[in-house]
Order: sequence, then structure tokens, then C-alpha cells
Amino acid sequence: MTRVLLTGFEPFDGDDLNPSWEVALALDGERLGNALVQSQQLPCVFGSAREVLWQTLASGSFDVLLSLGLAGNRPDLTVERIAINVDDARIPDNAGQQPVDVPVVAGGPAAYWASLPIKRMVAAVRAAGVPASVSQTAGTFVCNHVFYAGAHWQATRQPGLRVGFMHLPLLLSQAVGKPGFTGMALDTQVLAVRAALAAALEEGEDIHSTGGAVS
Ligand code: PCA
Repeated sequence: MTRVLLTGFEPFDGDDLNPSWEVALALDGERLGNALVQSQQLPCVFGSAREVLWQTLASGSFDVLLSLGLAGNRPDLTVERIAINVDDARIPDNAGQQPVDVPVVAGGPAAYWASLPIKRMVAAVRAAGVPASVSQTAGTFVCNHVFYAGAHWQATRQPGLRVGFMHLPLLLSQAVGKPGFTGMALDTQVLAVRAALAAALEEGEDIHSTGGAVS
């Protein structure tokens, strides 16, 4: 059996829900082929999010880690390419911390690539009829922090683990009253993440479709 750890975040920045946790909760306990999904909520707090993630990874023998987070300014689902070793918070986290130019892991490498097949995942979400793209940056807030922490765990503790991160758009209800913002129904986000996970669990190399950005 393949064991998948799926993480989502508690609400932050004044919101009362976070689609990343709503989606993770909806998929908790689900079987995908011979894989079993276990979901875990993470605090939107620098340091604690990393510690809860590492404790969860230490407590189970997971094969795949997919972390989810909200990117409220993006219209589609985005599969992240790279995690960078910096915390630089534009807004305070849920504990009021606002680190600036602090490493996620002191002495760690500048960056880690995702080790899930990001382009196959994007293609699978699109094939399910949902907009998705590759993202070249997970930002410098708690999402990137968790993505880097997961990849660092893999690099230093569990080389067989495969690690990835997806940002999700707002839920429809969150976009109401915010002109110019796009929301996506929870059911649609759930089926899209399920499709991405199924693609991530397939054997074989990533595909080589274009996923770049000009700027
Ligand atoms: N999104 C934030 C942190 C938690 C979340 O869901 C981010 O993109 O960093």
C-alpha cells in the first residue's frame, strides 16, 4: 500500500475557512488505487507548521507528501515547481510573526525541486476539465515554508519520500464581494486534487510539456 500524506492549512488573514483544508478533509481516508490518503491540518504559523509537518512525517511511513495551500490571487490550481529557503512575510502569520529574510532551515540549500511529476499533475487536472498550470514560485510565506520543510525532510531523513505542493484558488463563497477575484467550487477543487494525486501516483517520469512563464 502506498501511503499519502495530504496537508492543508487553517484559515489565515482574517478568512473563516481555507480551501486547502476543506479539500484535504474531503479526501481524508480516500483510497486511490492501492494508495491511502491521510490528511493533516497545519497551523498557518512559521515554525509550528514545519514542526507539525515533521512530527506527522516521523509518525507514519509515508511514500508521498502533497501539501495544499490557498493562493487567493490565482484563478486556477497551480502545481509548484520549486521551494526556496527563505521566509519573507508580507502579512503576519496566525501567531503575529512576520519574519523577513530568514531561512526556513538555517544552512539548508537555497532551493529544492518538487519531486512529484508536476506537469503530469497539471495535465491530469486539465483532463478533468479544471484550469491548472505550473507555478514557478510558491511565494515566501507559510506555504513555501512548509513546501521547503517537506523537501528538506526528504533530503535529510527519507530519500524515498516524494514531495509536492499545490496552491488552490478561493472557494466561490470567498470570491463573492471581491470584484476581480475568481473562486472555484469546493467539489471542483476536490476532483481536481484527486486527479492530480492519481497522476502523481502513476509510475514513470514526468512528461515534457511546456509549463514555463515568460515573466
Ligand atoms: N496560503 C498561504 C499560507 C497558508 C495558505 O493557505 C501561502 O500561500 O503561503
